[in-house]
Amino acid sequence: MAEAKQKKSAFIALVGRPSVGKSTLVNLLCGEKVAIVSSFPQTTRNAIRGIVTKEEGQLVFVDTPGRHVSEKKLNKKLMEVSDRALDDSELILYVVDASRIPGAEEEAIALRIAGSQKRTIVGINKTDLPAVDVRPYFQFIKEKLPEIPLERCFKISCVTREGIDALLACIFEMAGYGEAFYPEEYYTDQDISFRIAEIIREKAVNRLRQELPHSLYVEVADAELRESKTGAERQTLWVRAFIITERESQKGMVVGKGGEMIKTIRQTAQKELNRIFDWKVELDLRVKTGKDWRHNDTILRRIIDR
Ligand SMILES: Nc1nc2c(ncn2[C@@H]2O[C@H](COP(=O)(O)OP(=O)(O)OP(=O)(O)O)[C@@H](O)[C@H]2O)c(=O)[nH]1
Ligand SMILES: [Mg+2]
Repeated sequence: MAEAKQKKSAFIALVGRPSVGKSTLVNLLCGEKVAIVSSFPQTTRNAIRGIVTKEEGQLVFVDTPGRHVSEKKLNKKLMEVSDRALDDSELILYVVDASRIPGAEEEAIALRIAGSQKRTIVGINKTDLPAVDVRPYFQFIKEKLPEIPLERCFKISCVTREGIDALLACIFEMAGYGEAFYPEEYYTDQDISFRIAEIIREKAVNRLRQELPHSLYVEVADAELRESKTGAERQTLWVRAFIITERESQKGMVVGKGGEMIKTIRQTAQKELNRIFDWKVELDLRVKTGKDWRHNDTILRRIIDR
């Protein structure tokens, strides 16, 4: 009898500046929406696992907050999340944005992973954008991370899928042999309340301006599974959630004129939740203030360390 082929298994931490496309890439690799995406920097606030199981084995991608230099309490907390993922994963996927030039922040990241070059793969993302020039990044890698060979630097696009298959093949190649961590049908291990809160946050962040995206978080306060009245339809998951703003004056902007803004956030979130879950999701969405929550250690621990 032929011996069963050994399977690959690895955790891969994504690292990069804010908005380079880490979460978009994890979603593309997993073939499902695992992590929320927006054009605002530092959208991701947690280590979010996205799982890819194929014939070759299983890869667990760990999405992380974008690395940014700032002494603010929230940012320091986000950097801890990124640091932990880098330390705890076998491989590192370093994502850069080809449409921006590498600067001081990029150098700080290169310095952070300089000791891990042997286990790092580079994705030079957004190559679909007009007039992008990838040469500065190849030069940057050559200078700052010289132990990463060219063959491990991939020009990629999450829009056209350029380079994605080659990147994935390289990661499988570098991964060690081992048992799968999750059943093969899993594409994430997030709990339901967290996923619901994140999707609401995404819908809010993508509609709000200025400081607001950074000033809010979402909490699921209550959830209840209800049988459908006829028994014929799917069960309803009733959820009460709060969008929590930092200041009282921000509540009005989240609610919007005549309640239009919160209604749109609720409807778009509900639509996506209905697609993701087997239940019919019914959202009761409200707004409240958690004064200066970004400076409150207890709240930061609750929403970021989880
Ligand atoms: N044109 C183009 N846009 C992209 C690509 N990948 C991501 N984006 C866009 O870039 C923006 C940021 O994407 P995210 O995936 O949220 O970036 P991130 O690195 O996870 O950001 P943080 O969580 O803030 O660190 C979004 O508007 C995406 O739609 C790409 O390959 N091409
Ligand atoms: Mg992200």
